[in-house]
Amino acid sequence: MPVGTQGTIKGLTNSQLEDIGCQIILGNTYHLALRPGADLIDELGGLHKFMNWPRALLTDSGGFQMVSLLHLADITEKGVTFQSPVDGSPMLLTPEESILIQNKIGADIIMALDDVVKTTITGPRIEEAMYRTLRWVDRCIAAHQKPYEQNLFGIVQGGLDPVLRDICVKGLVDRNLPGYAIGGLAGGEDKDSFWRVVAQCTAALPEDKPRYVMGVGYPLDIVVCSALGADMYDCVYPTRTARFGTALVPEGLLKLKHSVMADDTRPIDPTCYCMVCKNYTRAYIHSLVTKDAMGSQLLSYHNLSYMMRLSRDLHTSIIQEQFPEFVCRFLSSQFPKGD
Ligand code: PRF
Ligand code: ZN
Repeated sequence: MPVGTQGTIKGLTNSQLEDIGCQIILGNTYHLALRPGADLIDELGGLHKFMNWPRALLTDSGGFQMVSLLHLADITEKGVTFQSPVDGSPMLLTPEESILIQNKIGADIIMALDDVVKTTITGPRIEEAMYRTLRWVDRCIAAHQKPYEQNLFGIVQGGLDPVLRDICVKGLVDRNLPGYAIGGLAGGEDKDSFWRVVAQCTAALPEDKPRYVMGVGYPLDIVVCSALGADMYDCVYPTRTARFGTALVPEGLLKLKHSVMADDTRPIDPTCYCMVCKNYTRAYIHSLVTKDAMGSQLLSYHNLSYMMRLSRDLHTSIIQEQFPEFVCRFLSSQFPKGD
């Protein structure tokens, strides 16, 4: 899922998102609730209608964004307290309030409010956050007004501790939710620990429901987590890295700012059939990047096309029972020297 902020994916129109095969996008509860506001979106018929997006939408519960964006956020049993970025006044996001806002926004998938702590910290705070996440999911379930229209997903927390992760997975599965997310990862822990937690959670979560790894990721992480049984991802990376002048290509990354691009008449990726690779040279994009918004728009379009193609090829390979071959091909193009 590409990640939007104010009801838009930066740099792309909705019809471009449809053209590249995008089926679902992530809208940001925190940003939307501040502006234009959940009540207005509700009055105007919900986010699908407001932003004219005919396909699926998912909203995150907002707490994670507050904790990661505003270092002033503070978590108590009631909810997440933070200072309003508008006027600095104290505000409280409770599990009930998060669900009320998400019911008004009207996305197809909504997320429970969770207590997120960095995986790199240790000690009793990890355990407290995991148990609080379970208590909050019950408050979210009780507050949810549209269970037949919107699918409420629970989020597994528990840091890097296998015992805590296990308790959280079991607790959520007992609640029989329509889907489950694996949270608290991709926050600076080493890859081994990250992949171990994903493997443990996917092994214990039901196979017939979506398993979503939040805030992931890089092409390699998506391929590895899919091999471990995960189904859904969201990340700002393809669009954010585009704004810094970097393209995703089968070999890894291509830096369009680099001076060698100035007279390179090849497309970004000769194997890509996206609108950008069909029409523009590296030299042209090099001349735009950081100078004109069109540079990041063209790069975002290519990068999301790349991610959509990767997801599609991955999915097709699973259906056709060719996933191991897909993984080998992917890895040998990303790491040609075998390291
Ligand atoms: N919880 C929520 N949103 C998230 C995460 C999480 O753990 C992550 C993982 N770092 C990304 N987005 N609610
Ligand atoms: Zn392309």
